[in-house]
Amino acid sequence: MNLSSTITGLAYGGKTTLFNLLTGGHAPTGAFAGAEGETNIGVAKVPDGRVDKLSALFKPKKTTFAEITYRDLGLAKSATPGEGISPKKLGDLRNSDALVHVVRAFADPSVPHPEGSVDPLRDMATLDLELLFSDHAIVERRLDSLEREMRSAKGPDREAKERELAFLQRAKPALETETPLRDLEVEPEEQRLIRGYRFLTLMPQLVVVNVDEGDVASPDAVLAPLRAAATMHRGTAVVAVCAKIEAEIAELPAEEASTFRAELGLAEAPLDRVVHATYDLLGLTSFFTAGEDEVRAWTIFKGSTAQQAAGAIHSDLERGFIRAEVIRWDELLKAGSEANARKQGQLRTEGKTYQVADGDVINVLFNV
Ligand SMILES: Nc1nc2c(ncn2[C@@H]2O[C@H](COP(=O)(O)OP(=O)(O)OP(=O)(O)O)[C@@H](O)[C@H]2O)c(=O)[nH]1
Ligand SMILES: [Mg+2]
Repeated sequence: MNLSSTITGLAYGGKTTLFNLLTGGHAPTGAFAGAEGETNIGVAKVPDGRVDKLSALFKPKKTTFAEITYRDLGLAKSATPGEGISPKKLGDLRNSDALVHVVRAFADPSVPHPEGSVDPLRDMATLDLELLFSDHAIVERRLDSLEREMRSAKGPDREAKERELAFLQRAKPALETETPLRDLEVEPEEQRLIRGYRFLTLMPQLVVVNVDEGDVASPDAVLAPLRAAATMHRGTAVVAVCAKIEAEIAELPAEEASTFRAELGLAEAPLDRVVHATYDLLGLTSFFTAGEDEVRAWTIFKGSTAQQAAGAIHSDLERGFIRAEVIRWDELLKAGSEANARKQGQLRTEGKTYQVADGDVINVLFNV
């Protein structure tokens, strides 16, 4: 699965600093780009110690981590609802699996604030309103055209349009009362009908609070009200990062970095924190393939079957799936080699409907 996440938020909140932390990039920060600013695109390798260990065991030619593509959008200076995000950027936003919403909670008078003062709760709501407005405009436009189309629609086409109409008629008042669409019950059939609109408030949202250097050791007081407001809504999670300090840590050699991080009481690097929260939010999990050629991590939805997991590797493997040999990554490490695991009967044989568990190492046997 090729995950793609878009970083958004008001100007000067630390979006590009976070983008650099996640992707190991060096995009210029602090240079307010304005509404037509460049979009940065980069790829984050999903850190996974289990892959490192499997790779040490197999010594493969190639080790491949899961990846998430991040886009970083510069926004207009002040997000006046309906005016703050250009249509091109809205298009970029819509083309994602999840949104990363950076909210500024650092004071630093040397960094201007688009709204004139630091108020993370207000800023979070400002950007959310922007997303609600954008979805609302789509709903209104579609309601107009649907009404016209309904006049001549017949049969199954009419039924589909009626379902869509019913959804949009629920969506409109929800958006008007500042309810993101992910709070609505959307049935699978409705989901299919509205998928093409790429509603922004339907996307899972990870709020990254960019906390002040002074709050980095104990961000809970800053986080609590934001978490309370954000998690009133489904599909929303909140994490804290101090982008400035993390950017400095990122320049240190690995060992010094972890000492420094430990001294500051920072358990996880931002990439780990953001990736873990994203996997939780989207209900994702990992399995591995391991051999002499390649050790590789794959991302699937939790609850996927062995056959669906095979499809993540290649559609041929899903179509021609016969069975899978499965072992947990740590059991494989303990066995010392695949051959040993096989000898000791630790490679389980599983069928199409086996539910893949996080950390399974899978070998798909197939025939096409
Ligand atoms: N003190 C402090 N400064 C920060 C922090 N995070 C970012 N900054 C600074 O704030 C300024 C803006 O950061 P950027 O990462 O460029 O913010 P942005 O959201 O990408 O800004 P635009 O793209 O212009 O909207 C830069 O000078 C950063 O160094 C932080 O946690 N603390
Ligand atoms: Mg930027």
